[in-house]
Formats: sequence, structure tokens, C-alpha cells
Amino acid sequence: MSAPPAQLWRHARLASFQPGTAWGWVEDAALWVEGDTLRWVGPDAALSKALPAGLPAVPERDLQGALVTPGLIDAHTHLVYGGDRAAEFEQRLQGASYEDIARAGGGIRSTVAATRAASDEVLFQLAAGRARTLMAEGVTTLEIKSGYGLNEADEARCLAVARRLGRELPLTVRTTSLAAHAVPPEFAGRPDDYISAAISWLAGQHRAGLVDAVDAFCDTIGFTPAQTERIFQAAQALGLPVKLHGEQLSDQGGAELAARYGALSCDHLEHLSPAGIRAMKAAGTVAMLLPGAYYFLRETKLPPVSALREAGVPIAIATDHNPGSSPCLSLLLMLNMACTLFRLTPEEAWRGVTVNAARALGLADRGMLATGLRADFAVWDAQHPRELAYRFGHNPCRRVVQGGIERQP
Ligand code: DI6
Ligand code: FE
Repeated sequence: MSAPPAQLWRHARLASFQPGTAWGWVEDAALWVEGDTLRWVGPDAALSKALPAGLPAVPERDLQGALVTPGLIDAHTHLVYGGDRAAEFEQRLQGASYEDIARAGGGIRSTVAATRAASDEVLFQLAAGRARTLMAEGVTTLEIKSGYGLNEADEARCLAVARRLGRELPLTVRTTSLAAHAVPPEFAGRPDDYISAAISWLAGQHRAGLVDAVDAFCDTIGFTPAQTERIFQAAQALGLPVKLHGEQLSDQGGAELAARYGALSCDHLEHLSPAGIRAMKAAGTVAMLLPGAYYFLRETKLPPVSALREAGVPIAIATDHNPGSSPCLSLLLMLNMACTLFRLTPEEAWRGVTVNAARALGLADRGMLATGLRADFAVWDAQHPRELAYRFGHNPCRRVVQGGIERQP
């Protein structure tokens, strides 16, 4: 593909999320895009000085004061799966708990059966539809976990579908191997043997270029800290970064464990302890909060947001899109819920889907709009990003530029 031509985007209200000022705000801003990169970002009044003399005419777009933000980053999803769990939702409304259903062999394992039964093409089309819904709200980078295949071939198939999404849609996809999501029926009662099998698949997935990071579900209905650590050791031996589903339903000390392995993020965290917070701070691990799962499972224990804030742990927000605990396809709704349910400020919530989400994926080239970073941004019919955290069920995304190329939202 030839490089997209240079372009100037002028007269934006810009929330750059550059450090130093609230929102990285520039009231009348210009962005100079070259190829997939921001060649210069700053006040429109300073643009003429920034452009070198003799530059051939660059096409200009006047945004007339529309809001520009970085492209949104949904850094925790389980987007590739077959079937749905609407019947389980109904069962929960008739009194069964999420844990009861999981222990009775439903829950994650019912999605595993539906995923194994679906063809590659069906999995791709289902996931592409979900991805497009997220992209319509300005998402330009998406993390996708495996974890509904739970055998060597089906885990690899799901990761390959995620990679194909990144190739065929105007979207960056980062993949995470989550074989340690649940024990599949073939290994019922033998979780340690299953962990050994999952570890044996990892090198092949890595060689095939299917994996950017490795995750595990450490909880009473998931895996023990010892089992999780075996997965982390295998990831570390391959040079792959780790992440954790931890302290969602109980405190297992997973955050301390993940921090010892320099985890990119620990996710969920409703039951996170003060020791876990200290360990995450020391390791630079991002706290990934998932208000959709908290809401949908009707949890009552809040993640320790004030303590995370006081400790200076970076906070990210994601949809956790999955069929069991968060069948949500709106990152804008998560901004609102992060504020209403978790009491984040609108700016904290926004940093959670931009700068801190990039960090949770180990991506240093995005999450802010600054000279030298990727030209991934969204244009909104709004005056200020706080409006997008305030309204819900409302999508004012008007344009998206992904790697310097404009696409329809
Ligand atoms: N925690 C979650 O919230 C999802 N996975 C996990 O480890 C739920 C997955 C599911 O119920 O299908
Ligand atoms: Fe999850």
C-alpha cells in the first residue's frame, strides 16, 4: 500500500492528553499528518512557523472547532467466540449466580463448545461485526484475547482470527493468549495437567506470530496463583509480557504475583489489597478497571479507586467484551460507567481509554496526540471530551483517522 498523502487538519479543539496540562488541551489546534505519523501537533497560530519553507502545498481540512481526541484503545476484550449466553443471563435473573453456573459446567465452558463448533469464517465474521461496532465510536486499537478454544488447535484458530481482523480492518489488533481462562472438559479435575498442556502450546503460538502477550485468570473459579505462575514463567522464557485477570471475585494475591513478573496490567481488581496496590505501583503495572463486568454481574465491591489514585497507579478502562460477564460493545458507555460507578473523573476515564490503555498494551507510539506519534484520532460533534463521559447511549463520532488514513466511523 502506498503511504497516505500528507494532510493538515486545522482549527480543532484538541484533547491531546500530553502531560503537563489538564486534558493536554489546545483550544485552536492544528495537526500535520505525514504517512501514518503526526509530523507536528500544536496551536494553529504556530503552524506557519512549524511548516518548513518550500513545502509543497498540503491539502488542508478545516475542522471548524470540532473536538479531536486520540483514537480510543479498548485494551481488554474477548472478541472472538461463538454463540451467546442470553439463556444464562435469564438463569441468573431466576436466581443462579455466575459462579453456580460456571461450577455446573455452563458459563465459559458453554462458550467454548460454541466456539469449537464454529468455522474460522463464522468466527471471523462475528468478531468483525463486533469490532466494527467498537470502531464506530472511534476505537483505533483493540486487544483481543483467546480463551474460548482451550485446546491447541482452537486456541490457535481464535488467535489467527484476531490477527486476520488486524490485517483486514482499519484497526490495530494486539493479541493475548488466555489459554489459562478455564479448565476445558477434557481436563476436568486436572487443572495442573491442563496448565502443562497450555504451556506446551505457547512456543508454537509464539513462533507462528500469533501472540503479543500472555494472560491468566487467577481466581477461585479460575486458576491458583501457583498455576498462574507456571504460565507466567513460560511466557517470560519466551520473552512475552504478561497480564492478569485478578482479584475479580476474591483476593488471591494475584496482583503481587503479576507485579513480580512485571505485568503490563492487572485487570478487574475489585478485591485488590493494599499490598497488591504497592506491588503494582513498584512494577509500573496498569490497573485495568472493567465497569461493564462489575455492572453486569451486579458486583457490590468496588475496586479501590481512591487508593490506586493516591498511590499513583495508572488506571485504564476497557469493555472486557465477552459473552458471559460483559456483552458490551461501547467503550463510550464504559467512560460513563467508570465515572458513575467507579467515581473516576471524566479526565481519568478518558486517560483510561487513551494514554493508560496504550501503556497496558506496551505501545509507546499512541494514546496521545503529539509530534512523532501515530496519526490515530477521532473527530467528535462535541465541544469537550467531558461531554462524552457525561452522555450515554449517544455516539457523536464523526470521523476517524487511523494510521493517517481517514475512514468512516
Ligand atoms: N473474567 C471475566 O469477566 C471473563 N473472563 C474472566 O476471566 C468472563 C468470561 C465468560 O464468562 O465467558
Ligand atoms: Fe476479561
